[in-house]
Amino acid sequence: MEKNNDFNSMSKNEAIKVIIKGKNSHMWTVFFVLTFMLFSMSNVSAGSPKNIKNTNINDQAFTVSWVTDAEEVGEIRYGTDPDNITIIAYDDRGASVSDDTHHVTIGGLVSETVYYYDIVSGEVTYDNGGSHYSVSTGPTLALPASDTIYGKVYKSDGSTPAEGAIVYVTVTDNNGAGSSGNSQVLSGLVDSDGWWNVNIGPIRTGDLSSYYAYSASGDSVVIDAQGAVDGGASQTVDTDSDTPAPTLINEVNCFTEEINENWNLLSTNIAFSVTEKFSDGSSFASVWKWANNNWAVYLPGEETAGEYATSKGFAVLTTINPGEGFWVNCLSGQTITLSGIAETGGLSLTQGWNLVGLKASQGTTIDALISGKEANIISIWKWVDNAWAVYLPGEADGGASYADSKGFTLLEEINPGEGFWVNASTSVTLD
Ligand SMILES: [Ca+2]
Ligand SMILES: [Ca+2]
Repeated sequence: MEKNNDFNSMSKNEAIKVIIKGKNSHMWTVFFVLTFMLFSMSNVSAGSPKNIKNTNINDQAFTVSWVTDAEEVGEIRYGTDPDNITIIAYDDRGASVSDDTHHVTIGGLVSETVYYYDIVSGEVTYDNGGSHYSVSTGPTLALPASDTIYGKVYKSDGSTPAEGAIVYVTVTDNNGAGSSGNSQVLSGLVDSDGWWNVNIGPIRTGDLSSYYAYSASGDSVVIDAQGAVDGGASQTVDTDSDTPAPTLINEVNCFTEEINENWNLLSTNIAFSVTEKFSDGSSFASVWKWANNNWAVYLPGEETAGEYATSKGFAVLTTINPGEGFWVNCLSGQTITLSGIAETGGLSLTQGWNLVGLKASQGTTIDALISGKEANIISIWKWVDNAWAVYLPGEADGGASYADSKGFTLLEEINPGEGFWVNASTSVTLD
């Protein structure tokens, strides 16, 4: 546990220097600053709502769906006055249903009106940081057509009905006729026999202003099943092959990361317990994340858990959440595998330094990641193969000459599983 001992004799700033220093002492000055940076990310419990979606929006109703790590009873409190959110709507399956998927349809609404809502999961109310979630209902349109599509979804064993999985349906233009691009998203639930159905006759354009015109054949239906901890599956079928659509078999979300000896800057889109995944003190020296303006650290080899963190004024690290980046000091090459809910959505950055990772299954170029937000980003840093890669949006060359002068490389892409630092000049969300 030599590497632990290094940390044990260090001050907070020194510890950070060492993390940063790795094999590249050039970074001392840049990252010394990190100790003073603000970073806040709320703690997440097993009942906190993930992958919150507004679907089935028309002139008088909408559905709110979400998933949770644990089974919870969920409900929605809503109203048109954000200071008076009192009306309760229950899960479509009943007020007492406890599950890790949640699908609450709210009806009897007024057209073209903003509705505010909070999510109640178990005993906890989630109000989107005090600003509430919101949906605008659409205009009233002429009587719609009816076109109910359906299919089956099984769990990953291929035979157990994926009861309670949420099925999201989007129609996409594939023949150049009718509406272009994507429709709004509709959703339904898988029943106890594995069946789902969604009436796409009334499906609207993304802006809800009209019905989405599609062809009986030649257009595409994207069917996305989400079964929370049971995983998900998706497929795209022709509009002539959606009654029934081919059966889907959910796959458990699995995330595998190769961890090299020494320092690794990582992330995942699946929440996990650090004390379970990195408990082997003969393989892992320490795990660090930057949250709430402080380091949180876990040392698996400690005789008294949390002793080092407490002695240094650090937080005791227990959980990594989707969207968070983290450092792992590994004593030998390892592979870790995670399974659970793969969280989706944008990355909310606070002003200053953020240690983050993608909540996506696909990689992205830096250009695409910060498109339209370049003015909000001062610098982005990624640690790969024991060296820094950097991107400076404010420089005409993206920081290429700066990187070259320091012995860094120019950062051009971010992949799932990688952690990275973002220095933001304002709060901003990267989609
Ligand atoms: Ca079309
Ligand atoms: Ca059809």
